[in-house]
Amino acid sequence: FCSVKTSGKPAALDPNEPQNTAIAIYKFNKTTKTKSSKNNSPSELITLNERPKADSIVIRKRINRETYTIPEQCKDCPGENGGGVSLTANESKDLDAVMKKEFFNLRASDKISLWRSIPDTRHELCKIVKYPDDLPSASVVIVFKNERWSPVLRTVYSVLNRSPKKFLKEVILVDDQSDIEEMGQKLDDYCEEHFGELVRVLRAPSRLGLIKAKSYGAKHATGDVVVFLDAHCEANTGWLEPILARIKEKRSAVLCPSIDSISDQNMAYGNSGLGSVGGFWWSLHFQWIPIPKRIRDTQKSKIDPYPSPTMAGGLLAANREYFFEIGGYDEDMEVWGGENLELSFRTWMCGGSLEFVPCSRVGHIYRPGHPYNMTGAKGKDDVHGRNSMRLAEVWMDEYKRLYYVHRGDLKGKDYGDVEDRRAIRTRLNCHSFKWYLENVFPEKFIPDENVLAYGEVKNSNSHLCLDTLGKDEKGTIPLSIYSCQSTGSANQYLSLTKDYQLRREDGCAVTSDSISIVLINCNHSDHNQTWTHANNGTLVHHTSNLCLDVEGLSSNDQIKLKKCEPNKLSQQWLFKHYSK
Ligand code: LR7
Ligand code: MN
Repeated sequence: FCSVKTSGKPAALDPNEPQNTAIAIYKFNKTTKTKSSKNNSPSELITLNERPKADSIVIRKRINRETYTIPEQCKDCPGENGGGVSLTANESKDLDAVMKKEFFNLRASDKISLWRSIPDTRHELCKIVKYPDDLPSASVVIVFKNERWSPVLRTVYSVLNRSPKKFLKEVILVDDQSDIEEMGQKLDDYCEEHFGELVRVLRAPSRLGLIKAKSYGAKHATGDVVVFLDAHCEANTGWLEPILARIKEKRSAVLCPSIDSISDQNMAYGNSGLGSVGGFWWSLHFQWIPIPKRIRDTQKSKIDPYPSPTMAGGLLAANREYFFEIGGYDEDMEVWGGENLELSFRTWMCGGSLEFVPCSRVGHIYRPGHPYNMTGAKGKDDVHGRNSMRLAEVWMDEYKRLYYVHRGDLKGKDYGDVEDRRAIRTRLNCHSFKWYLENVFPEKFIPDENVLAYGEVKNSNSHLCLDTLGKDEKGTIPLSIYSCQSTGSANQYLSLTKDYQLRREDGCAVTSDSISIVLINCNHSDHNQTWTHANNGTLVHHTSNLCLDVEGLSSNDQIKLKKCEPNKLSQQWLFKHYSK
């Protein structure tokens, strides 16, 4: 059972074994097919007394919820208990090429049992919760495009092995036209043989992209609850019950398990703790943020489900009928991206809630790239851009302007027809995006509301503007200068807040050496982050009492602090907009 070789022969039929739970599947192996075979159909059902030579048939138990048995764990196999796997020199040969193609260590994954053990990462309190016996049933939908055998099968086994049988209706695999040979007929055969009616493999009629593929799977689901997982996950002990229990309690709750990490380098399973909710960047990318105190305060116990403004998108559960009532997914979104924020905003705005469930834990391999092409028929090379445009146009009201600060290039571009999506808003009488920001995500910084000044910050004596030079605002980044972009650029968009921070979206200007300026995570109580914009145009850093100065600098240089001198033009700055 330890072997990751997945084509192992099932046990041969024992003539003494009671036959009532077994069926015979006539299974011709292509290479051993004899001339006398009239029919080479791989799975023609025959009766036992007609059966041919033992090695050309497969006899197996009829597998369903009652008869599926969890394979025995391998104690000394690599990767057990969620451990990372090291490769031998030989196994590491050309590993770079594998990593470039798959964006995770497939060689390591292939060494690990398909049903390996992982550490139970739940909080201790989760382990003693008693859930009702009459929970709704779940259909788990897993879509895949060019995913590989071992992570996909490990996802399936983790679900089958760690879900209470009576609550797991089925697993639905949706193959989004993968180009991987082994995920074809071999997968059908394996699933039929090992999982029977518990696992269905559906083949997408055309390349659907993950959003439509999820929709396609969900439309075939029959359980009360639909659960989506990416095809490179490992569901952990007790992952399903807390989700089903919460949906039983609240039909309109859309739920996400806590996402543990599986290393793309060595497949080590890591506990991600209990600390995050989902946010978003105005560029409409997903972002993790620490749980705001306001939200912690809503929890009676730290293992209670808690609200989150957004979700990452891959791992979620909802009452199946409710999911479609509030509009399923936008089927004109292509390939990848945007559907996660769309579903998040929509759920909240239309009367549901989005919640993270601390006691439900599922690991996910974070990959630095995608093993499939990201080209859409309409969104071409920028499917995320077009998908996000659709969501901004439907759900964000006037706040869509902040998306277009980032994506000025998309203004006026075609984003397809959104009337059906707008009709959902009308039908469900959904709240405004302003309501969402005020009530669901009051922490979200709105760069042009309730601030003293905003927009590009131009030096009076040059064509230079403060600029982040396109650096991702995660962590600490330098604040620099660059020639002003008259068309507007998110890199040059800063705000002077009412508590005197010079800030971008999440980063505030500070200095650590009284010379150079960096943006670090904004913190209202950090005096190092306080600035004054004096009447003479200077931007004065409070704690150092020095001024931003472009003297001697050119485009791409980091901006510097110098001794303040009134009337020195290189120290005079003008924001594009000043609030009245
Ligand atoms: O065309 C495609 N067809 C597919 O079936 C493209 C992808 N897919 C499958 C793919 O094989 C995989 O099983 O869709 C699934 C998700 O694709 P990934 O794993 O390449 O996506 P991701 O993990 O990089 O992206 C996250 O954001 C996406 C935005 O559209 C989706 O919502 C993903 O489900 C989502 N994954 C997670 O949220 C996992 C948690 C990690 C985080 C953050
Ligand atoms: Mn993924």
